[in-house]
Amino acid sequence: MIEQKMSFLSGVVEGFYGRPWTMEQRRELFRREQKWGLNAYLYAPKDDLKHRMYWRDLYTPQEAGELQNLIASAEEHHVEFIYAISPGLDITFSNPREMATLKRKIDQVWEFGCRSFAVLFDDIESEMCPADKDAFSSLASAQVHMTNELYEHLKKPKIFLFCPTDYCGTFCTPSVAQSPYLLTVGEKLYPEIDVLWTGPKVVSKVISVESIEEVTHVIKRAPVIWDNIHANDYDPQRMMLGPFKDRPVELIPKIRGILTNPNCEFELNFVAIHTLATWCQSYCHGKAITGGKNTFFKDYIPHEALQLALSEWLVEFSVHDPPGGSRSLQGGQSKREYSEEVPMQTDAFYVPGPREKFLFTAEPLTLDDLILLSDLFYLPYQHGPTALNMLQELHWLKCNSNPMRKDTEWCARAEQFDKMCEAVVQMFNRLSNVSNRQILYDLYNYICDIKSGVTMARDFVKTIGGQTTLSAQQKNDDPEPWGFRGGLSGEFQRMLPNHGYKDVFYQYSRPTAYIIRPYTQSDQSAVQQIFQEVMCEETHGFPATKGAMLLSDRLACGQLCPSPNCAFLMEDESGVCGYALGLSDDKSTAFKGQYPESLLCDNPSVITMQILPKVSDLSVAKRLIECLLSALRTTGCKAFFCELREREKRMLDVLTQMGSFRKMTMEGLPDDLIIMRTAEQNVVGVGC
Ligand code: GDL
Repeated sequence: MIEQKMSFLSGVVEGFYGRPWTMEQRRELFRREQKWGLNAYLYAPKDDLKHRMYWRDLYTPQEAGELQNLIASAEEHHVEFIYAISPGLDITFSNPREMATLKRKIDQVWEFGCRSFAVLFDDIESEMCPADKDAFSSLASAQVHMTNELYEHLKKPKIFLFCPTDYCGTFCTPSVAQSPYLLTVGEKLYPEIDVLWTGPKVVSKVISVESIEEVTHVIKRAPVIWDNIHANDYDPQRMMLGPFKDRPVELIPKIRGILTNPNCEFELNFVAIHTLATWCQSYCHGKAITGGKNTFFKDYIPHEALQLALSEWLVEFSVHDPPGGSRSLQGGQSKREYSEEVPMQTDAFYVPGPREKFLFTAEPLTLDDLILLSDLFYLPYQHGPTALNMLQELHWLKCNSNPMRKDTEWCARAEQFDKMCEAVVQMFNRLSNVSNRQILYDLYNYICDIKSGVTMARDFVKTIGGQTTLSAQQKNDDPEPWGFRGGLSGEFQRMLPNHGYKDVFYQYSRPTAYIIRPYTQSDQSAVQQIFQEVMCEETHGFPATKGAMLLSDRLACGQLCPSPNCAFLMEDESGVCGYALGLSDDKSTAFKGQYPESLLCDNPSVITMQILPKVSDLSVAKRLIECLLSALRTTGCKAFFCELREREKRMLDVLTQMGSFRKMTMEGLPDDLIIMRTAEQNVVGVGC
């Protein structure tokens, strides 16, 4: 037991939903915490029945023995064991029997040797039952009353924590500063009781000094941060292997402590806890080094902290630790065997004969593999540099995949993308062969998932690059289940606009929502402006084509009116950014004189369209054109043509990608004019 009140609590809260850690894992945690200079562990596993759902139930003799050992082990490693109870799901605060039950339970844990406690009221209903409403003025009063009484009952333990129901900025109404709930906590909770706080959000992207000063003022004490930056219990496809970051070290003197609530899978927390420890060490006490000052900050550079953690983690991967193996058998005394190479063969003396297969040998895992792994599974609001680069490259390759323009740049970038995908596959292979199967099994689902995702992206790039034709399996109408991944949840996600677009990638290029709507007479000046802007951009002046104005120019400039119901506009949040106008076939043919007969056979309708250069997503332009074609078709038009100037590259791309337009070669046209048209039979293929 640590005698003096610890000035700064640092360590881990096991506070996530899902399978709690095993006793062996917790002991390993204490060993690591001690090694890295952390000093606290808050026992609060949400799905441990006797911590929350059946909080009233006492521990059985067997459970009692296990907890007692655990508490002793924490003490051995100089880690403060804080036992938390979460009675908020169903406690009636005003019933004295409930208070007695709570005391009895906590007394039992006291008997196990535990001296530090916490009462948590996170993730519960904020509505009180009628009996409590009669007895207390608010939920905060009821919780504070109960917590104060338990604190007194325990004779004011040195460490006693309270987790409010409003435990982050977004939960406070109307604001942190004016939250009646927090103001009551600040006023009435005994000042020696510490308050847990997750920052501005449940999973806070940034925790600023200002935000902590604000809450400190309201609750009248410096909070203990419960940090969910590495938690992954809310998404089964994510783990957080990035460094602790976006919490300035200047926070340290402003808070009472920091506990990270990390990934559910124990072995995935090496980086989370190691980098937190590095962060905590950035704030130092002592005169010697500063020459007079009592405290100073060392630089905390997340990237460097990550490298340090990964280098140490790499060593762990070669610990030979079979499932249920040495660590667990030694009751916490981990007997760690470092194997130089790869897992042992069962028959070490087997040597294949000359015509037999070579023995399988695995390549060792490298630090670069771990850096890549961490990049792919970085932080809740940020991908690592390589992951971000892969996304951006895929985006570019997709947007520039016009078959007519597979230029050297496209091919070089596609090749580079392929190499990045290959590195992921190789990383997967090397991970699958590591000696430490405990780490591998905790990683397994995630690395399988990313390998499949990356492989799909890789195949896609090869396909649009024309390098592969679809395999028989890919063409099959009845694919294997891995061809439609993600189950029902995957289907829901795919049905939502932009696949649930709040994905972190779009932090960097937020998608624009476009609206396509019918054109009205009053839109004429907007259309003309777009036309002029695009012409200036793409053709360096207007009009560029030799000879008479094109039909398209006349449509865009208002000299010709589009056919009724055959004109559409595209808008983004700042207004009109594209148009598509059509003249149905009977009107188009009125201009017969301008074009050779070969173009006008089947009486095609003329269409014209433009989008502003800022619109980078050409798929919206396609949709705009498809709307127009569909409208023209309802008037009986069966074929379409479009006049483009040679320099109008983007529109050329769009029409080419649509597949149904072909370039016409005709005598007698100005050099810089390109005519694209559909054949009558093609029209059916242009769907909307
Ligand atoms: C929460 C829960 C926590 C959970 C985390 C991430 C607190 C105080 N409570 O809100 O148990 O693991 O979100 O999902 O953070």
